[in-house]
Amino acid sequence: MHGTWKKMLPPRSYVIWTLVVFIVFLAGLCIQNTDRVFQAKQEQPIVFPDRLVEKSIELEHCERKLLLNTVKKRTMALNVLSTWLAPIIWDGTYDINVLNNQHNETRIGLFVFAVKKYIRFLLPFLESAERYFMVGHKVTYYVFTDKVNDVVKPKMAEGRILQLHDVAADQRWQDVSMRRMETLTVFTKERMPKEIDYLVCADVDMVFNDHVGVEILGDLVATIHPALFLFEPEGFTYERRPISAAYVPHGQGDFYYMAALYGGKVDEIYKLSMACHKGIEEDKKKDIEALWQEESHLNRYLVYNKPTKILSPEYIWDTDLPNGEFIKRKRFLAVRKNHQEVRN
Ligand code: 4YA
Ligand code: UDP
Ligand code: MN
Repeated sequence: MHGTWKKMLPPRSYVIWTLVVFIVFLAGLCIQNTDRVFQAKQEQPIVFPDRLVEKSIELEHCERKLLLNTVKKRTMALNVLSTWLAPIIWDGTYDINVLNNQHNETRIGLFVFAVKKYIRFLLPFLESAERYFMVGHKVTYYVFTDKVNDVVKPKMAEGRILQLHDVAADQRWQDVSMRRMETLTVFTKERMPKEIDYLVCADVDMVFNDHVGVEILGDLVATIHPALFLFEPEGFTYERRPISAAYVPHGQGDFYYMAALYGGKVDEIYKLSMACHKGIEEDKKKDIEALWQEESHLNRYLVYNKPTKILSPEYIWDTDLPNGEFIKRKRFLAVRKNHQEVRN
């Protein structure tokens, strides 16, 4: 019986080769998969709801229509202008050559915290920034970490500078996140005015995945939260307790912005960070903390100090999110992380 079985089995080399082919096939699948996840530009056109297209205007030199029917509706974020006429930056709404010429002397800072376990995100963040962030412009990275000596420097193009700064490692992740505002109040007052014109502030657990250039520069710039861009304002996750300095009353507020990417002129970020830092301190004295920490304070500030430019969710995306069919370019992507593990 045993002998018969053995004869029916294929030769050993055949089994090994089949296994090898299978493993290569699996590896191929995985590579294809990352390719799909990090695909830069979605090819199929964006289909807008009929109701929106019915009342809209075709703009010359702009691939997106001006929607006339979005005010105070949940589709406001799909437009190219806010109600106060701040541009909402989507693919096809700007001429990058004109803007690059305007900004040929502009100095840009990129501010980022990489504290405790988040140091692991820093190199991919910086390497992707070298590939996609303000390519061809003068860039200074302001990196704040508790592990200055562990930082691995990326290969950097000419005109780009890496500054490493020491920062305290707070125990709670919420405090690390909020300390960014305090740090900004110091640097935007003392050092940055001498070194840069515009500052961009970002989360480190992200990678640039497509062009992010001077089209994002403006006096005060914020990004629409990619999970809430089709929500009614009632559903925005503002801080709703009047006792908090981050309080936003119902009926107020235009967009819910995400603190993973915002920026502006250095003096504007000085004012913004002062207001948010003060709010955080006031809350601490009352022994409370806003629902989404500094993001709540940022949102409150932006209700009363409207951004002059708004970035669409093309500028912060997470591949796990719904409604991706509205997002042609996924320019700045959240890196998947085990929240519990990295925050401990
Ligand atoms: C962050 O988002 C991350 O913690 C999440 O891992 C994710 O990257 C998200 O950003 C985009 O209401 C597919 C995940 C769906 C999560 C949607 C909700 C959270 O929204 C909050 C405000 C804060 O902005 C959080 O930072 C954000 O979560
Ligand atoms: N951060 C850090 N170390 C920490 C916690 C937070 O450096 O232990 C910084 C880091 O830049 C991070 C940002 O604070 O990207 C915001 O925190 P997180 O990304 O965890 O918030 P989420 O985007 O998940 O809401
Ligand atoms: Mn993050």
